[in-house]
Amino acid sequence: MLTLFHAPGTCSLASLITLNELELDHDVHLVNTMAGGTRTPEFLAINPKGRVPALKTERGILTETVAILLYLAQIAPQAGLAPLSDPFALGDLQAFNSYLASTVHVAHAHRPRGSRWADEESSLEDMKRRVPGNMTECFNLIETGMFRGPWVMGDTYTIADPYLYTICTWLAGDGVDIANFPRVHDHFKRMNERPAVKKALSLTA
Ligand SMILES: N[C@@H](CCC(=O)N[C@@H](CS)C(=O)NCC(=O)O)C(=O)O
Repeated sequence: MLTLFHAPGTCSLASLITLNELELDHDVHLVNTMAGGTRTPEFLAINPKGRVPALKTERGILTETVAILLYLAQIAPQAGLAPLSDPFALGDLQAFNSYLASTVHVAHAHRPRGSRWADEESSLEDMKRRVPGNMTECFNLIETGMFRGPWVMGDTYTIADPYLYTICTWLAGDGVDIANFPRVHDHFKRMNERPAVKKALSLTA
């Protein structure tokens, strides 16, 4: 049995959507990040990094969205959520998801999580002011150069789709209108209609 440590509204949504898409038997352990749920001794024993998502498997615990998504695609290969037998195509997919993890997610985190990088109130405010511009820059690149359509990697729905969708759910709060990116916006609306997404969003803290 798989157990996902998930906090609604966070990047762990991508893993939850993927578990739902694959119809894999799983439990969800809700973590309240706002109430310090990632800092408790019990949670730090699960993930010493103090972050969601974490996925408990029969073999041990996996962390990091990029790793969890690929693991899920690998244990249910018949669903075809990643091109597992094509090294270039898989590298290409991982390049997209790695960009989301290492650049776009981090650009967003400067608004709610600036205290990871600075203490002074003026520094925190300065970082927050940069978020709409930085997220716009990232999404311009995705819209015009990275997103293939109709799904992120082209004709086939992959593990890049729930991850892009998850980050899109943060755009309004970051002061960015998703309508500025018509192809990404269309993807977001189609993702909202998927039963796996609706089911994932129905879980609240
Ligand atoms: N690189 C990690 C980032 C994980 C991460 O930053 N998770 C955030 C939610 S989006 C979190 O757990 N924040 C709670 C905290 O910092 O206490 C991944 O992609 O999984």
